[in-house]
Amino acid sequence: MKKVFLVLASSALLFVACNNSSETSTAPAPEETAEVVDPATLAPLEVTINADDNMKYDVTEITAKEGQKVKVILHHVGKLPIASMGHNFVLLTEGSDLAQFAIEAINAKDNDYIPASLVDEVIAHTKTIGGGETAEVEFTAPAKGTYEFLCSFPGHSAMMKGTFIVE
Ligand SMILES: [Cu+2]
Repeated sequence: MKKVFLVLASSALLFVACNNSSETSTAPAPEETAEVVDPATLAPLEVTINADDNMKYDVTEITAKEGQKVKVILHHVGKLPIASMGHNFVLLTEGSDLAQFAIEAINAKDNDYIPASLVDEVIAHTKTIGGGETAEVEFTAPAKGTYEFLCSFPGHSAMMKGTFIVE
């Protein structure tokens, strides 16, 4: 009995609280001005991506703030060697053609599968690693927008890609 009363009482309180806030929210919320954050004061974003022997990233969406320092740590949690199952993380500029990048990358084995002709379309990338290895890269989140990342090892980008959102 006591419990029922408590639940009723707290939902009544909630109702009152909601009601109040909707009545008083005609003035702009003070948080709006706090939106302008100096990127330098943002805590760095650290993202760990695990990649396995089945050509998969366990993270396919990353969200950062414009100007935020970002560190991507790529773990190859598989066992296969770099020659047959190499993985990297390559973040492309907005509007870069991911499929085209992957095609050009096939012939860029000696450059971590970063094609020299498209180096301008790379915001950041790790080196290419094999099973059991780790690589990381640090960069500053670019302007607000939606970007794509991929593993540029031949044949991997169809499965190994993701979205990098900057807010
Ligand atoms: Cu890969």
